[in-house]
Amino acid sequence: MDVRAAVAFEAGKPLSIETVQLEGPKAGEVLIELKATGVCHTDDYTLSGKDPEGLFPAILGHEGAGIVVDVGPGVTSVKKGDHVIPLYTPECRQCEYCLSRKTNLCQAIRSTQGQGLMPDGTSRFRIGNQRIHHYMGTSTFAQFTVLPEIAVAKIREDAPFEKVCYIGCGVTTGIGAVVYTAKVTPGSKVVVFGLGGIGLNVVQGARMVGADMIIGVDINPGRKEMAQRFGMTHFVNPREVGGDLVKYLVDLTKGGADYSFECIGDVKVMRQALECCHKGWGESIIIGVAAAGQEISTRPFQLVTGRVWKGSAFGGARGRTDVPKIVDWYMEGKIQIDPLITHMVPLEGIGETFDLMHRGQSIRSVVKY
Ligand code: NAD
Ligand code: AHE
Ligand code: ZN
Repeated sequence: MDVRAAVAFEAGKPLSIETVQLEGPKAGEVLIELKATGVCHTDDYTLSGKDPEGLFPAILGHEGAGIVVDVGPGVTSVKKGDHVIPLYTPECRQCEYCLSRKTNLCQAIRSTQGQGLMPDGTSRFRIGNQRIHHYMGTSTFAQFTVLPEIAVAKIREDAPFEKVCYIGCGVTTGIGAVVYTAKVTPGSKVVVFGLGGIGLNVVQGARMVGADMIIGVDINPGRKEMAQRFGMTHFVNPREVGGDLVKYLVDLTKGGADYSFECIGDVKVMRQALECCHKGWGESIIIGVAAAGQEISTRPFQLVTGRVWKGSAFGGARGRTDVPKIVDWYMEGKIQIDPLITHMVPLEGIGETFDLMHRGQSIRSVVKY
């Protein structure tokens, strides 16, 4: 079938709106009509050319929501008409990783996903004879996409697509890092570095679980108001701190953070995030994605004296199990999404959403199909 899509032909070049040919679902796969997709910083990272797994041409996008319009042979867990969120971290419930109960990083289709292909090693997107790669197994910058059934979460039908698409990455990543990865306890002191589309969800996750002190750190003073609305108790602009930011944060927390979260992708900030943690028990969670070649460093003494460095992908959430629950939290008013969606555009406006992100003017932009 012919599908309208935003195609990334080359690193560093704007996306191009094209008519692309999409093959239907094979065994174990589903065809989804996307109704909306968010634009995440990670899409921009891959488009920039810094992602070692970045392939071109490709259809980017990994924060979607839509409806199942066709299923391939053998599909049992979803049917035509179901409302779903595509999962870049699938949940097969059968691989060693899923069965371990120690991680959400299902590996059932990870190798082909990283090569921009479906599990059978082919791509379903092309323009004429030119193959177009899938991206993160989801390719949500297209009106329709094909996914393995293990990579879709079935959600309730009264949830608005243009809001809950954000649960496909940013909301789950931020709230999940608090709830599933760090397991932040009530009364904790939390420091959040980067108050963008991910960091603000860490802030609301920390409030939800009853943290006492939620310190937000960002160089953009424009983030302060929204972060306060989401539960931040103290704002710190590193550019206004005279001297050492780590010492400033340790003093502010009277000894260090119980938990810190890096939501930027800057390896220098990752070090600050670890080192502002409390001696003996403070845990720092890396969420930000740093480019190929970047490395983190600290004195091993920081770890010897009890600080813990961890990472979190997709908030540690098991997609098919946890994403429908997070949609319920939104529908029940336990978490907020609407104020974070600052811009809504048609597919033709997707280029503008990247400009807004670069200028720090948007929190989340959503493309509504
Ligand atoms: P964003 O651009 O919306 O937010 C980044 C924020 O960091 C901005 O508010 C910016 O002003 C602030 N910032 C930049 N440099 C800073 C500095 N030196 N000190 C303090 N603040 C600074 O990005 P986002 O969509 O929130 O994504 C954040 C990061 O998380 C990206 O690296 C993205 O790729 C990554 N990410 C990871 C996962 C995961 O599963 N681990 C999921 C989604 C996104
Ligand atoms: N290809 C990138 C990987 C970037 C990365 O870490 N991605 C996160 C999700 S970011 C969503 O916005 C993730 O889930 N990682 C686990 C995985 O298996 O990719 C690179 O830098 O190499
Ligand atoms: Zn993302």
